[in-house]
Formats: sequence, structure tokens, C-alpha cells
Amino acid sequence: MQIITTHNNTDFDGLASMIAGILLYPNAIPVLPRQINPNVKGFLSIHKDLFNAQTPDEIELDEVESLIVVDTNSWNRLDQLKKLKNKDDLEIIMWDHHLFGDIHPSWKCQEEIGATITLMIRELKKRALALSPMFATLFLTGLYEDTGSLMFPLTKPEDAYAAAYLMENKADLTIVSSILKPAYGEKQKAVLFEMLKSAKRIRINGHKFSICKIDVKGHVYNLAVVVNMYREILNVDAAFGIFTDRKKGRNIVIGRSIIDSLNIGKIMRSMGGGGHPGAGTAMLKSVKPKAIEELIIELIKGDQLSTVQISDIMSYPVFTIDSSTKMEQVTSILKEKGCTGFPVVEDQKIVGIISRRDLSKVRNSQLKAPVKAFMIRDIISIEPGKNPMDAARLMVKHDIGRLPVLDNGKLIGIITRSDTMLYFYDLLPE
Ligand SMILES: [Mn+2]
Repeated sequence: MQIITTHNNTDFDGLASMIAGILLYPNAIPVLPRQINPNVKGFLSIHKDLFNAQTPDEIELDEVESLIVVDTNSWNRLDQLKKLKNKDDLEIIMWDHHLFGDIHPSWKCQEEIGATITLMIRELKKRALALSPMFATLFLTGLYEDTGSLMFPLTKPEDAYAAAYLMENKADLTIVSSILKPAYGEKQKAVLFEMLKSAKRIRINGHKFSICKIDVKGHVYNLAVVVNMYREILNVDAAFGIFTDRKKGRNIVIGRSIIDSLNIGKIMRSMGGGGHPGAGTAMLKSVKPKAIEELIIELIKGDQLSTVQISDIMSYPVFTIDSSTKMEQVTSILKEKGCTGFPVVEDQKIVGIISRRDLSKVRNSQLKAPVKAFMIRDIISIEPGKNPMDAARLMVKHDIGRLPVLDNGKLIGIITRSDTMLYFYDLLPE
């Protein structure tokens, strides 16, 4: 079985690329993520006969031999199909215009270009496949949405040629603009006005930019459009919006840039998000908006790469205990040192981690047993060159409070939750 899918929160480029994919791979079963953008949902509700899509839970994953992904290259952005990641002999075909991701395809067409649909139109054109006016209209909608009607900086000449080809195939511009118009409505207007109230310009390294922090309630769609308008009105090289939903404890960060030297994608990747040089987003939970603002400024100062490395903030030398140490001794060492845990070593090699949390499992009769019977053997570690964000993400993901720092397998330090990351992350104490 061959399936074709695209990213969660499907936009028009994703949907258009999926439909183009069905024309290119007629045997592929379309799998539509359950979360799709509201304007795409609106479009699909009036074009029900467009295609017969399945939802991810309807697919028998064991039977999938070939996976076609369009408009994304990250497993995380696929709905429920992550399990395919470890499947042997799975053929993966990828069409995408994002350059960074963790899906490793058997075949790909991946280029930095305005929209994925442009790449697919190249192939449709080559094969001289007929396009109905409805398909041409949908494809142009995807192309215009991702390129801001050919005005976003990442737009390439080929995007404009692809738009021309779609017009030749009777894409309806009136329909395209009516579909894309609701992007800026009353809610968006209110957000933009709120942003403008506290707007201020900053200048660093010759870049003119603005960062705006505001509170939002619930999900406001198309904030990217709002950030772009904000940037235009302020007449700055780049603008960032930090939108905080206090009830949900999360921040959506959206950036837009019109200059090559200020790479939004790089900044967003440093914060765990993603994007292109011109546009990107990140979602940060349990972080103070002020800390995010400071981080963005740091990233711009540091040429958009997190300058602080794990090796700068880790503790060393590391206190370790031998794997044969008896539990009673471990308990008293932990108390004496006031630590919450230690790496356990054998012949100077790290073999496990013991933490205060593990002590609760030890019964009095087991106090003479060696620590190796109780330690955690699954060691999640980090390299010294990684940044505090990477460490924080690992700790949150694995629910652990410390990470041994390994340089080529050698234990050189330890980093704990309470270290400098508190500066970035307002994590709960252990
Ligand atoms: Mn796209």
C-alpha cells in the first residue's frame, strides 16, 4: 500500500501538494491529518468530492510499503504516522521546500523555493498531465499563500512561472483571492492594533527590528499575516511577535524578516521551532515572554546561533560513584552532598544514573545491595557543544533532572535543571 500525506495544521500548499501528488502517484491513498487550517477546512467542506481522503487512524500502518510526504520533512509534523519511522524497508518519497528535518527519504525533490506546489507543478508540466480549472485554482491558492502572492522574499522566478502556468490552465483569481482573504479579519485586526500600541524599534548589529509581546486568548489564526503587517507598518528589517496564552501556559513566537543576514529559520530552530530564512515559528511552553524576548535578542547578537554552550554552564568535575557501592552508602552520600543524583561508573565509564527519586524504591532489607541494582541504565546524555535549549528539551521530554555531558563518550561534566536553563525555562523544581 502506498499513502500520501502532509503536515498537521495543513495549509493550502500542503493540500495542493497532496492533490498534485495524487495526480503523479495515482495509486497512492491520500491521508489527511485531522488538524487542518480553518480556511482549508472551509474550502474542503464545499469541495467534498475533490478527493477521498482517509484519516490516519483508518490506515493499517503494517500494510504501508510506501510513504509519500509533501510540504514537510519532519516526523513530528505528521499526524499519527510517526510509528512508520522505525519500519524496515519503508520507501519514502518526499517533495518539500523546507531544508531541515529528520525524515530520510529514499527519493526526494527538496529545494528552497516559495512553495512545495511549485516543485510538483514542474513535474506535472513535464509529464503534460491535464489540469482542471478547479485543480489549477487550488494549486494557485497554495502557491500564493506560501509566497504571499509572490511577494515573500523566498519566492523564486520558478514560483512565478508556475503561477503563470496555472493561469494558463484557467486558475480563477477571483476565487483564489476570496479564499485567501479571510486571513485578516476582526480578530487579527484587534491583535495588530494591540501590537502597535506597544511597538518599539531596536537596532543590533545594524539590523532594525521589533519584538512585540502580547497576550492572546485561545487560538488566533493567521498571526503570521499580522506579524508581517506589523513589520511593514514599523518599516523594520524583521519583526517578532510573542503571543502568550497564559491560561494554556504557552507562547507562540512568529518571526518575519526581509533581509538575508537575519535568518528567522535559524533563530526559530534554536528555540525548538522551524522555518525559512524569511519566516518561521516556534512554540514554547512554561517560558516567560520576557525570557523569550531576551533570547531572541541574544540570538540576533550572536549571529542567530545560541552562543551559550553546555560546556559553559555545566558543572565539573563530576562526583561519581562506583557501581559496586552499597545502597546505604549511596543514601548517606546523597544526603551529605545535598545532591539529587549522581552518575554511576564502572572502570571510569558511565554505566547508569542514580537519583533521589530511585531511592524510594529501596526497601530496608536491600540497603546492602549494590547501586547497580537500582540505577537507571538508560542514560540520556548531551554533548558539550549543544545549547541550553537542547538540554532543557531533553530533560522535559524524558522527565529527568540531570544530563551527563559526554565528550566522545567520556564523562566531562553534568548539567542539572537548576543550572543556567532556569534563565530560559521557568521549569518546575524537582
Ligand atoms: Mn509550504
